Amino acid sequence: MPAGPRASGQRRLSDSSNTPTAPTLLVGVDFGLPHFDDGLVELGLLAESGGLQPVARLTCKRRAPDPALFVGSGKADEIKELATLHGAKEVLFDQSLSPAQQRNLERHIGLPVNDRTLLILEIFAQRARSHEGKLQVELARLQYLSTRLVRRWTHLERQTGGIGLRGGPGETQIELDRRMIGEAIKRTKERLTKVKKQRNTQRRQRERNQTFKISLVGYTNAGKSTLFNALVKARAYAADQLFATLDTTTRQLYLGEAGRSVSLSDTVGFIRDLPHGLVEAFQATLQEATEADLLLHVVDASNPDFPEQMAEVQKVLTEIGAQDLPQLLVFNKADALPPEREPLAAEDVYEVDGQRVPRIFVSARTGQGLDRLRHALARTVRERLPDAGAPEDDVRGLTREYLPGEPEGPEDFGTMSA
Ligand SMILES: Nc1nc2c(ncn2[C@@H]2O[C@H](COP(=O)(O)OP(=O)(O)OP(=O)(O)O)[C@@H](O)[C@H]2O)c(=O)[nH]1
Ligand SMILES: [Mg+2]
Repeated sequence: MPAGPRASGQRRLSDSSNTPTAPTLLVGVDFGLPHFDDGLVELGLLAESGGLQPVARLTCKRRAPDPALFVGSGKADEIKELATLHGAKEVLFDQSLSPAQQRNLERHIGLPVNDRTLLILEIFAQRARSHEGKLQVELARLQYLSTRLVRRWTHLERQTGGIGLRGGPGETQIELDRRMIGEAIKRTKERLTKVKKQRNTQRRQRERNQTFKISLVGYTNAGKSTLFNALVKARAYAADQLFATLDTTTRQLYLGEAGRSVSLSDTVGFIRDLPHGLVEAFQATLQEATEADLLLHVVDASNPDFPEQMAEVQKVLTEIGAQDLPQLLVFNKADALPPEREPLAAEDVYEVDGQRVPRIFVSARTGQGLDRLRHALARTVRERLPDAGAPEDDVRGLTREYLPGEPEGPEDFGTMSA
């Protein structure tokens, strides 16, 4: 990570990586928005993935955030008491705090206070391995930091009397910080551009070879890497933690039935409220998904929240412009389904955003359903590649047609059949 200025929250979480199990109090505020996670389950998983140890949880309801403290001062007292009672050394909010709210809360509670956005950035920073991944995380963190400094600066400007009264010591420092961050952002972007060029060359090579490209996408922890490993017999890192994968890995997958190989990419997982800077910074990694001929949307079918998770994935896909790519839904972890939720059929169609998408139940862990999945992939490839036979299945998501007069090649498939 770059040397230089840091926002107040940035410092504490980074330090906590030295004490891998910092006892943490989790706080969630219910503003009546849909899908409020009242058990703070996901925040707990995120905390553990980021090296924190949740020791207590507290949720409360509010109509709107308090501008100064986010919660009411009575609730802030309660947070302080609960933290003391459980020996928490940090407080982690499920919602985004403004820099002022964060500072005020820290003062009120007497402990470091952080939010989900910063935690996700921190996990990405801890996990990034490749040169490109590290640069992307650095860019996202710098951008996060710069917005916080800007806001803090405006606030200080008001304190010193507004426009016309510039030049206080605080301001000079902050302006300096801003310039340093601005320069660091520029440098990081330049370095990323270079890396992207190399990636583009590799991609063009694949395009020349007319490789059919399949990308695994899905909510974090859905089992994408486990499935990737099972299909291509690789050893990509799979673990029961959020954001185990940050870098895209691509391997050849031979589909005997189609008599050819396709390329299969394992990608970073998505999550609710993915910090915007991260989506932007990871554009290059996510590009792999936007340029696929087929998306394997992996779903953790054993998670009761799977519909919300699917909706979040669709949201990110829209953000990166991949919402119209053909999909095949892979309902994974079929081995972990309770008997009452066992599927009636191993293969059917499921509606996503008003579209009928083919769905297959598998277990990447036991191997159940994988032959069926390979068969479906081979069928898709046969249908879609220029030298393949006519499409036999008109379910949207697996079948695309040529537009008359369009150049040849998998990149040039036009509209999808209804
Ligand atoms: N029971 C069961 N567990 C599975 C299955 N597939 C994966 N898992 C477990 O789910 C957890 C997450 O698996 P990963 O393959 O790392 O998930 P991922 O989607 O790649 O996650 P990120 O890289 O973090 O986005 C691991 O503990 C796996 O062992 C399955 O079919 N059944
Ligand atoms: Mg993974």
